[in-house]
This record gives sequence, structure tokens and C-alpha cells, in this order.
Amino acid sequence: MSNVDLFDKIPNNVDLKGDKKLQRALERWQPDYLSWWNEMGPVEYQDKDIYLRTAIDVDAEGWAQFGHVKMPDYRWGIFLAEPVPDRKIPFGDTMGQPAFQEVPGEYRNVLRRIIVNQADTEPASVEQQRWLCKTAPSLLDMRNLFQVNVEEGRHLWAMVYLLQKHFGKDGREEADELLRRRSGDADKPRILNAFNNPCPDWMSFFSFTMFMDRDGKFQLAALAESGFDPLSRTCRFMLTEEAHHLSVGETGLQRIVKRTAELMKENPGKEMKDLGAIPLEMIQKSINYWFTYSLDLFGGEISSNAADYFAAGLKGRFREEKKYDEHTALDQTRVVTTVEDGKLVDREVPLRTAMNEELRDGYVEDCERALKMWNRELEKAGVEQRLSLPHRRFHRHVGEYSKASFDPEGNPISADAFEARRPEWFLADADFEYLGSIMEPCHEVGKIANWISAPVKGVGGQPFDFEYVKL
Ligand code: BYC
Ligand code: FE
Ligand code: FE
Repeated sequence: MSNVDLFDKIPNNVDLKGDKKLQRALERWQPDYLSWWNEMGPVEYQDKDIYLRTAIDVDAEGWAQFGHVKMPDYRWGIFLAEPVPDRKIPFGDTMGQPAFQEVPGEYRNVLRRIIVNQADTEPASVEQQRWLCKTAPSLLDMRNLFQVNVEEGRHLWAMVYLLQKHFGKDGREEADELLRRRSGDADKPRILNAFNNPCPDWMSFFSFTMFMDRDGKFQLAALAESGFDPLSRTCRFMLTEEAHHLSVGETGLQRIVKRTAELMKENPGKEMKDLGAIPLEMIQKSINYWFTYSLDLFGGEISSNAADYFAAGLKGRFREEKKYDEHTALDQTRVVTTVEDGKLVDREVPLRTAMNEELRDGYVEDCERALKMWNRELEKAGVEQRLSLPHRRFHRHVGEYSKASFDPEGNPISADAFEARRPEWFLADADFEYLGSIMEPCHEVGKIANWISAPVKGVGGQPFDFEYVKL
């Protein structure tokens, strides 16, 4: 059992009591956080009892407890994974030296920037998802949405702790700004592009948690390698919670595919729209949109920022310590396909500048694994069509490939051709109208909406037909 203080105003395992100044700063931030939650969190059901998991420890066994709580009463706490004794900086120019416990002066700005970027995504996602509770396909799904939301709130706490503890006045100002930016706001938008996109329906929600939260998994894993030990420990514990978010998305899309596949099998030749189901083409369009926006979140293919982060030992590769034998990445190169005057040109670049692309590789591979699962549902039902991931050059707004237009196979096309084919590749207004029309809320215990199949199991030791939300 670690040093957990569950009954403080702010539950924590970082001995907040022992640092009065920090404790006061965080307790001053707490009411502002709650105001933000009440203003920008889920639009309904804040006064209902929801069956939620709360982090109470960092032990692999028993780190969480399940029970009915009202969201504003959720015990958002600060938890860092247990320290690794004598931990060393695992990569970069200062590899092998003791991990930093304090922020080194020369890295203060970059580190702050990384932490603020990470932090900003957490409240952004809550804002993007705030309307979805009105149309949940089951009480279990509604509960899963709220679980993801409160944990993203806790991730904001995790990052704000680092900012307030290690970055003084600047950190406190950043913490305030995190509650002032708003997803999609013209004047004060969230920092990373995809966190300003609307998420209007439940297929978008499942795509979001499948693709965007999965970027989170890879970014957090890269930061869990960090030589800045408090960041590493924070991210290691966040990853424990993140696994559930990913599974909500991956199994959510799988359940949509399964339902559509069953109906296609039972009703040969019938339009899925006439049956109130989601046609495969629409599922593909949602994949096209969220997968490509998620690719943007890894940053440019060639990035001096990424090289600097690596050199400084601040941000590593995915499973840097376990998967790689060589940890300086010096005198090594990688071929990156660049865009020059609208043409594709392969260029050999120093490996350190291609770290974003290295991280993206693991992400794409992980997504492909999920696609295989979904396609297995189609195969099982004897449906011939398959779902696929578009090429990583397709529909990009950040990096090399944002300089030109590409089709889903990655071939260069004109900007006009891209625009002309947009309705073929992405959901249009009429599609969203249709999705809105079938997404009637289904709030009866043990019942599920028509357009999705029921999950194979419940959550937190409970069956599917459990009162996850007490209405
Ligand atoms: N949108 O050198 P470059 C999660 C900017 S998700 C807008 O290529 P860099 C979650 C960039 O700032 C995980 N701007 O990029 C998921 C730079 O600006 P300046 C979040 C962008 O810095 C679901 C310029 O373009 N965590 O946790 O190597 C629910 C050139 O940039 C974008 C992190 O991202 C963009 N997409 O890498 C809830 C980890 N991309 O310098 C939560 C922390 C780049 O020209 N962040 N730019 O002003 C980082 O490590 C890096 O900042 C990035 C970008 C990977 C984001
Ligand atoms: Fe998160
Ligand atoms: Fe998440």
C-alpha cells in the first residue's frame, strides 16, 4: 500500500499535507475546476447516481473502487505510480544520469509546453462529449461515457499538479488558462486541432475513444519514458485508466459493425437505413475522419521539436526501454516521404527528427489490429465488404502531407478533386441528420438501442442489466 491520503480535500499519494503552499494553490484551483465541470461537463444527469470507478491507490491490484456517485461529488485525486528506485534517464544525450526530480532550468520551457499540450486535451474531450448523454444507447454506455469524462477530468488534475508543483507562477497561470480555453471556440480554442472538432453522435464518440484516446495512449507511453521522473510516474498511472477508454471505443465500433452485419445477413438486399441501422459506408466515413485527425496529433513527420525532446531525455519512443537496444538514436536515419512542389520525394533524415513518425508507426499498427477484429464480425456474418484504414497521407492538416491532397490510397490528387470527392469519404450533413434520427435514447435497464448490439459483458463486476445510472 502506498502513501495514500483519501480523506484530504484532494485525495492524493504525493503527501500534499507536507507542502502547504502547493496544497493551498491546488485548493484554490479546485473550485474553479468544479465551476468548469458544471459549466462544460455533461449537460444532464449531474444530479444522478452513476456507477463509477474511482482511483484510490496505485497498486496493480485494487487501485480502483466502484460505486454509485454523483459526478460533481467525484473524488478527483492526484496519483503517481510508485517510484522506481535509482531510476536513470533512459535515452538521449544525458542517458544513464539520475532521472530529474526537479525541472532542469534549460528544459523548463519545452517541458512546460509538453505538459500543457497534454493537459489541454483532457478538458477539451469532456467539452466535445458533453451532449452525448442525451442520446445514450443504453445505461451501460451512458455510464461508460461518464467514466471516460470524469477520468479525463482526473487527467487534467494530474497535469495541473505537475504545473503547480514544478513551474511556480507560470504553472499556476497555465492551470488557470486550461479552464479558460474552450473546444471549438473561435477566440480561445483548445491547442491541438482535433480537439476543436464536434463529436455530435455516438458513432463519433466511439471513433473518438478508439482513435483519439489511442493517440493519448501512445503520447502518454512516450512521456512515461521521460527522464523527468514526476512526469513519468504520472503518465504511468494515467495509462492504467486509459485502457478502459480505448476499450470503450474499440468494442463500441465493433458492436456497431456486428449489428449492421447481422441485419445485412438477415435482410439481403435491404437498405440498412430502412432498418434504422448504420450502413457500413457510414462507419467507414467515421473511421476516415477520426483516424486521420488522430494522425495529426503526432505532429510533423520531420520535427526539430521532437528531436530536442528526445535529446533532452524528456520524451522517448513507445516502450523505449523495453523495445529498443540503442537509446541515443544518434548516427541513424530514417526515410521519410516528403512533399516537394506537389511531388512525393523520399528523404533520408536524422532519426531523432523523425520521432513523431516512429511513434505514429506503433499507433497505426495498433489501429490495424482493431480493424481486423471488426472485419472478423463481417466475415462471421458472411458479409463481403471490409472496413479499412485510409493511407496516412490522406486528409492531413498537420505535417508534410498537409501541403498537398491525397486520396485514401495515398495518391496525390488536386485540391479540387479532393473537394469533389469529399462526400464519398466523409459524413455529410444528411448523414448526420440520419444518425441523429436513429439515436433515440434508450434508458431502460438491460435494453439496447436498435443500431448497436449489446456489449458481451457489464462493467465493475455487474451484468449488462444493472442500474448503472439511477434515473
Ligand atoms: N494541432 O514540431 P511539430 C490525449 C504545432 S491525446 C495543432 O511537428 P511537435 C487525449 C506544434 O505545436 C495526447 N498544432 O510538432 C485523447 C508546433 O507549433 P510551433 C495529447 C499542432 O511539437 C483523447 C508546430 O505545429 N498529448 O491525451 O513535435 C481524450 C510544429 O510542430 C499539432 C500530447 O500531445 C496539432 N495536431 O509535436 C483525452 C503529448 N501538431 O512550435 C485526452 C504532448 C503540431 O510552430 N505533446 N502542432 O508553435 C507533444 O509531445 C507535442 O507537442 C505534439 C506535437 C506531439 C503534440
Ligand atoms: Fe486522458
Ligand atoms: Fe482517455
